[in-house]
Amino acid sequence: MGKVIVKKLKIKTCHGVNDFEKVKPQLFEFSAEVGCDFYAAAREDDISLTVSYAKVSKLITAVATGQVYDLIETLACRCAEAILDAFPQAVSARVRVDKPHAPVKAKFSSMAAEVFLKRERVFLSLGSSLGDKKAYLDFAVKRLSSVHGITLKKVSSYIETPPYGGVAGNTFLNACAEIETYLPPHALLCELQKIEQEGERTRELRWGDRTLDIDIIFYGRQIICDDVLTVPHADYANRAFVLAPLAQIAPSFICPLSGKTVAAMYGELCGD
Ligand code: A4P
Ligand code: MG
Repeated sequence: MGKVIVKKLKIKTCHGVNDFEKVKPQLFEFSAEVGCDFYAAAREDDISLTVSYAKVSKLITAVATGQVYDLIETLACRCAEAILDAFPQAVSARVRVDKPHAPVKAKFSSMAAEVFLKRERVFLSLGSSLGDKKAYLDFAVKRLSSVHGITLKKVSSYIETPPYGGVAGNTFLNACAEIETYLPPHALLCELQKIEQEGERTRELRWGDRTLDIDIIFYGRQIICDDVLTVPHADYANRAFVLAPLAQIAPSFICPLSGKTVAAMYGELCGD
């Protein structure tokens, strides 16, 4: 793995929360580190196999001059997204925006914001037990691939499953999907909840029947446990309705908690 680096690209443009900053250009400095495997490019000495720093500079310039933003945080995120959108071979983008003449009455060399976005392999569980269940799953799959920052990779078959947990009463239609995304975990959850909402999801009863439920099972190899998110999903290892479709699309994926493959965990659940 390597990094292609652009350091302190100087652009005079208008950004800031103050009205005068929106019309009077000032100096911004943009730095980017793009994570990519350029070994093959180096072996062949071929620019088409790597991330061109000239193109990265162009992308940053287009973001910096295309629209006026209040925040350097927004600028940093838009630049990182533009880089990852343009270079599918890039695995990460770190972007720092310096504002050396920020209107702050103090002595400083720079005010700055830095973001780090990394593409991750994410597995989702989809379920529906109300209305036209297949139509709700089809809708979820279609909407997932339309979200900026998400690439749909694989979808399992849809399987009918008996209700699990003792609250829902209807038969479910379940599936799993693999996506690639650079959206951070909580931003991804927000997007999934928007899709559930558009899928006429209501939340009267936890674990109750629902038109559409989308849960995050794995987010790369990350382990997350906070007030809103538990990843890997807290109960997925006990759920055949998750492991059966997951074993179709990712049998050799290793759970970062158990260290076991999905296929092995599904086998254990089935008593093999
Ligand atoms: N949350 C925490 N971790 C996660 C995660 N990894 N992915 C939080 C998604 N959400 C996560 O979820 C409640 C809260 O869980 C969210 O606000 C989020 O902050 P929810 O979707 O609002 O409510 P829910 O779906 O009723 O709860 P939960 O815990 O997601 O229920 P489950 O676990 O999805 O169970 N039987 C069959 N056969 N098939 C099913 O699909 N589904 C359920 C629901 C019950 N029985 C089922 C099925
Ligand atoms: Mg849920």
